[in-house]
Amino acid sequence: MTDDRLHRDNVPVGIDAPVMPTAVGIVHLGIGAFHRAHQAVYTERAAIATGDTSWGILGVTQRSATVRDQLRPQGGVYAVLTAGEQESSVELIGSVVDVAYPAEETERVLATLAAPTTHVVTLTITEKGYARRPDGSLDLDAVAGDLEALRADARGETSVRAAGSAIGLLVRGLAARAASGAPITVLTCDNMVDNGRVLERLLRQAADAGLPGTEGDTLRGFLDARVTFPCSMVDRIVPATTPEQRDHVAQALGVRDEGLVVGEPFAQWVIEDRFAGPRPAWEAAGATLTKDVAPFEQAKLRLLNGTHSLVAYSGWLAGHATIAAAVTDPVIAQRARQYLFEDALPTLTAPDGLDLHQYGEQILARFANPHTGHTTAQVAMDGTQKIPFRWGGVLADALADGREPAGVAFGLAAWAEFVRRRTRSGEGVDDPRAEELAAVVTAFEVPGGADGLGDVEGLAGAEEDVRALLGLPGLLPESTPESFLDAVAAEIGAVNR
Ligand code: NAI
Ligand code: CS2
Repeated sequence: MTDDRLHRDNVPVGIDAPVMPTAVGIVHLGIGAFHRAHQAVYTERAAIATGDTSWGILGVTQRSATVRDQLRPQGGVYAVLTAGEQESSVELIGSVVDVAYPAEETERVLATLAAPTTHVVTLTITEKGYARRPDGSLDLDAVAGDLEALRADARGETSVRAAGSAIGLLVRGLAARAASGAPITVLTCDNMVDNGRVLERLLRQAADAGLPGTEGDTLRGFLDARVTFPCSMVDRIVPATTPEQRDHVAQALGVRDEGLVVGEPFAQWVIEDRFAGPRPAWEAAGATLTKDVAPFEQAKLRLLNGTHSLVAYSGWLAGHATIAAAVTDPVIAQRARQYLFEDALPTLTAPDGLDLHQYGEQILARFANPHTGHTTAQVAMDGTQKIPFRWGGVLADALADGREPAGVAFGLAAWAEFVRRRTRSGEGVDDPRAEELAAVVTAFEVPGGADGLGDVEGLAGAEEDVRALLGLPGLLPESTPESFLDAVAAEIGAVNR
């Protein structure tokens, strides 16, 4: 440990020391920015409020070892910068004990998932982390290596194979735990409709494909009797940390924190109260336990996330780097309000005591906070994974109600033009289906463009591209009529203003 690096044993004067967990009670898959600014914060604050320090977190990151290399030298400690419109504050979090990178430490993760002291698994692996096909089923090709490893584990092979996917890691960990029968709760915190049921279906598909015969009976019996998959709604705007933010906080703290994360002041966590065994007292930190998460989840995914995506795509096209700049652009603000209050809000049943109009205005005010630095490009990522959960339900319900939602049409036109422009420029899009998207766009390439893909700004072929992109399997509801696609195509000029 060096004196200028944040560490459990090197906490700056004048700031509350972080919690020192006495055991690992939680394994978190997908320790990225959001987990560190949300669930880990709730866990820290619950430990402070109750004195129960048995809820240490073993974070797991599968795509790269970066977060492990940021936190391990700091003893797992990091800071959260809360960036509000009027004020900001810094809080040290000690609930993360360590971070494991399965490419090098699968055996350790499997052992921790099987340990009787572990009672909860949480996940923030992004929508694409669930390895779903467009029809929502598990992409067995994507997890084939892990299913083979599951069979190898069942045969008692001593050399533990590295896990390649989150679903693979989880099904192997639960199979290892099945023998003891120790109950465990698997709590997804990703932005998906009915997220707990989605995860349970995928996990059971992996178990059935991996161990179809009697050798899978113990695992299936364990899943039936001792494992629950509650749903949850999570909310806090947490953008990717920038080097400037790290430098700013290093100057304020007097020590460097490579694991810094930044969030807005608002945070909410609504959890289905369906736990197989012990859990942290997250309600002591402000979480809500309820029997039915659906109304909260629908309101948040449709009003916040659906508006976020519309602002991100139309903002990026208009040259706005941040969500805050985009949502204060009068044209975008007007279309965001159209989507939020005219398209989405009428499809919702308000959760107890929530004024949906006030909630909507609060969302727009949160987006306008310039201090988080949330970029349009970040929110624009993974559109094929987000659009079905954010606009799909609004579109289906509006159509069933005899309405063609103009805000959704505008958002879809902006997404399609975003894909088209990014593909034609050669920059491409951050999306697990990027190849499919590129194949569609270049299928209508316009000769004579500088890069051979047709001119980036040109609108020749735009309408064909939009219809082809929207026709991709699993993107829009089956019930979507041609007349709505015409409405989307009619917005091409508006998104290219
Ligand atoms: P991040 O990029 O900082 O972290 C993503 C994590 O997911 C990383 O640990 C990465 O290794 C893992 N991951 C990504 N793709 C994966 C794959 N294919 N298989 C297995 N693991 C994979 O992102 P961040 O900000 O932590 O957000 C993660 C998720 O949390 C979001 O996708 C969303 O579902 C949820 N969330 C995020 C919020 C935010 O404002 N950032 C707010 C509310 C929910
Ligand atoms: C955003 C979400 O990146 C995105 O897609 O819409 O991460 C959003 O910031 C959170 O859901 C807010 O709770």
